[in-house]
Amino acid sequence: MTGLLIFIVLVLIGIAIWQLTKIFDLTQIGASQDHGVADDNDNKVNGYLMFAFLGFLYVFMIYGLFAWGDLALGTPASEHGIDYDNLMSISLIIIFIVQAITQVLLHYFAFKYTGVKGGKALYFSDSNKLEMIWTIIPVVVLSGLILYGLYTWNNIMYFDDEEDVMYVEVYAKQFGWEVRYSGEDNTLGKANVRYIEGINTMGVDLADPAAQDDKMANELHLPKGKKVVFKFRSQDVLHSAYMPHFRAQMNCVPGMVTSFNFVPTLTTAEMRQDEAIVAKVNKINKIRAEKSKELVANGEEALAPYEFDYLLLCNKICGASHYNMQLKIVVDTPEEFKTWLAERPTLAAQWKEANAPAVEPVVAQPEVIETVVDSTQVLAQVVE
Ligand SMILES: [Cu+2]
Repeated sequence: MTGLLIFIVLVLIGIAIWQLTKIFDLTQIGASQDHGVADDNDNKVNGYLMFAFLGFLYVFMIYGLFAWGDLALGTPASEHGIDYDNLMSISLIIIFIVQAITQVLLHYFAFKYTGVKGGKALYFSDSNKLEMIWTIIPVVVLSGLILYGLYTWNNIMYFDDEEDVMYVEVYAKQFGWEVRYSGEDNTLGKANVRYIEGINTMGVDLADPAAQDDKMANELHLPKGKKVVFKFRSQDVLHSAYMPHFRAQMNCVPGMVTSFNFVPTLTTAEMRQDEAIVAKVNKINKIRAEKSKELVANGEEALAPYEFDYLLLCNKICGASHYNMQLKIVVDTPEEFKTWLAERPTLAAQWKEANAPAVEPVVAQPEVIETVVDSTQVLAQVVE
C-alpha cells in the first residue's frame, strides 16, 4: 500500500514538473528569435571543444599506460602464454593505429567543417572507390586477425592421444573450487551431482573402477613442464575458471564437462623471482605497511606481508560471494609434485575410513538399564 502511494506521489510530481516546464517555455516565446538554433559562435566553440576532447583522450591514454601499465599480466607462466600475448599485442597495436588515425580525422573534421552561416555542404550520393576502401581494408585485417587467432587456439587446444598428459578435474560450486587428480591410471572416474554424499563432495561414482585411485585436493598443484588437461564441471550455476598467469580461462557449465590444457613453465618459486612480480609484491607490501600503521594506531592487528601465489579465480558473476571464489595454484618441480600427490589419500580410502561401521558395543546398554534397576544385577548381566 505504501509503495502504491509513493508511486502515485512520484507520478504527480512528474506531471507537475512537466507542466512547469511547459509554462516556462510559453513565457520564452518572443524573447529570442532563434532560440535553440546554434549560431556561428556556438559552432566554433564546439569545434574547439572537439579538439580539446581529442587531446584529453590521448593525454589520459598515455598517462594510463604509465600509471597503471604495471598492473598488466606480466610474464606468462605457460607454454602457450607467449603465443597468446603475441596475439594480444598484435591486436592492440592494430587497434591503436586504427583508432589514432580515425579519431584524429573525426575530431579534426568536426573542427574544420564547423557550421558557417550560408555554408554549403559538398554532396555526392555514393562513391564506389570509398566503399571499396572501407570494406576491403577491414576485411583483410580482420580475416588476418581471426585466422591467426584460430591457429593459436587450435595450437593450444590440440594434443595427440599419444602425448604424455595429466588429467585434472576442477569442480566449481557456489562459492569455491575443488580439485580431483586422476591417480595412477590417469583416468578420472565417473562423477555426477547425484553421488554427492558426506565427504564425497565432488559427486564421484565410487563404484567406478577408474575412480578408486582418484584423489581430491583443496589446492591445485601442477608439475612444471607437463601438459595438464583440465576437465571442468560445475555443481550449480555457470562459473568460469580463470588462471590469468597461465593465460587460461574456461567456463564451468552445470551438466557438461568443458576442457582446457596447458603446460606450466615456471614454478611458484621461480615466478616469485620474476622482476615484475617482485616489483608488484613490493608495491602491495608498501600499501599494506601504510595500512598496518593505521590499524596499529587503532589498536588492531597489523596486516601480514603479501607473498605471490598463482591463483584460480571465478570470472563469471555467479552470486553474492563470487568475488571471494578463488583457489591457490602451486606449480612444483616434477619431484615435489610427485611427493605431494603421493602423500594424499585416495578418495576411496577416505570414504572407507569415514564410513567404516562403528566398533560393536560389548553390551546393549539401553536395554539393560530399562529392564534392570539394581546395580549389582546390571554388573551380573555385563559379566554374562
Ligand atoms: Cu563462480
